Amino acid sequence: MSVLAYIGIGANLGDARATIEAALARLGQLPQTQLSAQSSLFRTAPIDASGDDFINAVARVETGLSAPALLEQLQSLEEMAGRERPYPNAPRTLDLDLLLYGEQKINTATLTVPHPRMTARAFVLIPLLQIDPFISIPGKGAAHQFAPAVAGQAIQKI
Ligand code: PH2
Ligand code: MG
Ligand code: MG
Repeated sequence: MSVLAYIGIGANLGDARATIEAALARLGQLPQTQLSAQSSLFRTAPIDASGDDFINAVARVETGLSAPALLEQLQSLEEMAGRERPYPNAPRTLDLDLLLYGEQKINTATLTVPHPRMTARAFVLIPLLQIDPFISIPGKGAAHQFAPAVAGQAIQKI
C-alpha cells in the first residue's frame, strides 16, 4: 500500500538552492519512495523567523513508509545537510516538514498532520497549489480557498 505525501522544503542558510535541489533528489531515493512531483523553487521573505530570505519548494512523494518512518527519514536528511537548532526558527540549512500524508489526520507528540500552519503560509500553499491546484486538506477543505489570505506575503518564483 502506498500513500501520497507532501513535503514542505525550506532553507535560508548556506547555499540554499543547492541544498534544496539535493534534498529533492534524495527524497526520491528514500526506501519504498518515489518523487512524483516537485514545485518550482520560490524565494520567500521569512515569516516569524530571522535571517536571510528563504528558498522554498514542495515535493510530492509516493511512499510505502509509515508517517513516523517517513518523518524519521526527513530528519536524517536534515541532519545530513548540517541542520542545527540553536533556537526556535533559527536560520536553517534545510527544513523538511511533512505537510500531508494521504488523507490522514495524525496527532502524536512528535507529528501533527496536516501541518498546522500550512494554510496560513504562502511559502507552503503556493508551491502546493502549483503541484495540485485542486488538493484538499483533511479537516479544512480545498487548499485554494486559503490563497487570498496569504496574498500579501512576499513570494517570488525563481
Ligand atoms: N519556515 C519556518 C518559519 N518561517 N519563512 C519562510 N519564508 N520560509 C520557511 O520555510 C519558514 C519561514 C519554520 O519552519
Ligand atoms: Mg518548517
Ligand atoms: Mg521543520
